[in-house]
Amino acid sequence: MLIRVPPPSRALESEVTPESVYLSRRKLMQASLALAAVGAMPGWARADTLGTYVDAEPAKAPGWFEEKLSGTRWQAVVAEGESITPFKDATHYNNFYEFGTGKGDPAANAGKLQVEPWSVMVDGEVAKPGRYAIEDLIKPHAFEERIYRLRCVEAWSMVIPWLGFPLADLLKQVQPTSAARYVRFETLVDAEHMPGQRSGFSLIDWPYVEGLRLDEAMHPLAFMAVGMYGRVLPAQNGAPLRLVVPWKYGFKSIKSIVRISLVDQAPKTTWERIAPNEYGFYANVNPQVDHPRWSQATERRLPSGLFSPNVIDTRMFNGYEEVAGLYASMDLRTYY
Ligand SMILES: Nc1nc2c(c(=O)[nH]1)N[C@H]1C(S)=C(S)[C@@H](COP(=O)(O)O)O[C@H]1N2
Ligand SMILES: [Mo]
Repeated sequence: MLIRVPPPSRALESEVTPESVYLSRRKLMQASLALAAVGAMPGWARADTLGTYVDAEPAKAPGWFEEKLSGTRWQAVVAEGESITPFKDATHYNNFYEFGTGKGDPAANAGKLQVEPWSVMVDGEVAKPGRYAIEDLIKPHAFEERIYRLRCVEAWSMVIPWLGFPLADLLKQVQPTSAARYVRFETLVDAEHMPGQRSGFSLIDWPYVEGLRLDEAMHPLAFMAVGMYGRVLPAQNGAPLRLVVPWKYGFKSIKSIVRISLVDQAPKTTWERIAPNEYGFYANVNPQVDHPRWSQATERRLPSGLFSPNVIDTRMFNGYEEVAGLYASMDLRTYY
């Protein structure tokens, strides 16, 4: 078996834009330098690249987040050859229909989301059902940083450094029974703080629902994120807890989760309900299967503008070919 060792000349900084450096790293760096633990820090957070991209102050993080941060395994998964999307784009170009359908609506409106206290109902086919306070759900798991491509079904994409832990670890914690076949996820319903849920024009039957087959959910790439860019998850990105499934279109990566159910039937997901001929349950990124109204062969990698559209080829499973075995016997045109 070949083990790929990066040549010493290939600094990790070269893989990312300076814009990917964010405020919170400064604090982390100081702490780790004091402990002479520089080796534990991501290469791209080194002092010479700090401070070139300064955004708003990070949101105040809850105690359960701060406690875990110093133990993070940085860059546990990287995206080879990719530039990290600037923090500003990742937090101001969002889809989170609970806060409105415009790309800027989540950043403008999600500040009202109440994330403390937060609990998640775990029910269905599990040995340990119950309403878990988020701190109890997070406690057994060490944080990892994973730099994943995120490919929206609307044919744009980003590269985001998430913080969190594998979904499989959370599932093992609550112990699915042998009858469990699928995992169903639900987002918060809170019309008072989520203006999109008050809109009479909304097509969506709240709550937003997503689902995975249990073996997909157990795949090591399926991730529960509680942070991004080295800091706590901004509300518009799905605080305090969201799913990230990097080989599927972005709409599978459900935000602000309040319920996780282990079930024996495939759950009806939000976008399947709205337009079943356009959005399937599987929603694997696939350049060969077009959306009925547009091609999925290419994508706009953000930031993208009129004069530098930054269009790149879309990759099968968004480049995460290691999941192919999950679909070995399936026709991905039928199960889109
Ligand atoms: N609850 C909820 N989750 C959601 C959505 C939503 O509207 N509501 N939009 C999805 C879509 S279409 C995408 S592309 C991603 C966007 O995640 P980001 O804003 O963090 O980039 O969130 C997904 N999760
Ligand atoms: Mo999306």
